[in-house]
Amino acid sequence: MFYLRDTNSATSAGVALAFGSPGDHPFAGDWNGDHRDTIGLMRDGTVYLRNTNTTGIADVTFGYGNPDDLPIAGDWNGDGIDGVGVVRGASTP
Ligand SMILES: [Ca+2]
Ligand SMILES: [Ca+2]
Repeated sequence: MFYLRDTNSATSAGVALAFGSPGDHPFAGDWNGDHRDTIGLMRDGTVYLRNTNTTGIADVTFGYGNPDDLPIAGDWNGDGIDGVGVVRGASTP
């Protein structure tokens, strides 16, 4: 489950949505350039991205990285669309 808040406070109402499975590596970004960050996850070298913060299947799926990589997102080239990256060799708690 993802739990999202619109403000960084304990009193804000949140949104809960189902996406992914236990053990997936979650992350977020603006995958389509509409200025809204949405959820994504990486599982065993496959990236799954949603373009809305709603329950459902991935809008975009592609292979990237290795099973032990941790995903990150950012607008690496300044075109307004977040791309995916990975951190390899990072320790996880
Ligand atoms: Ca977006
Ligand atoms: Ca970009």
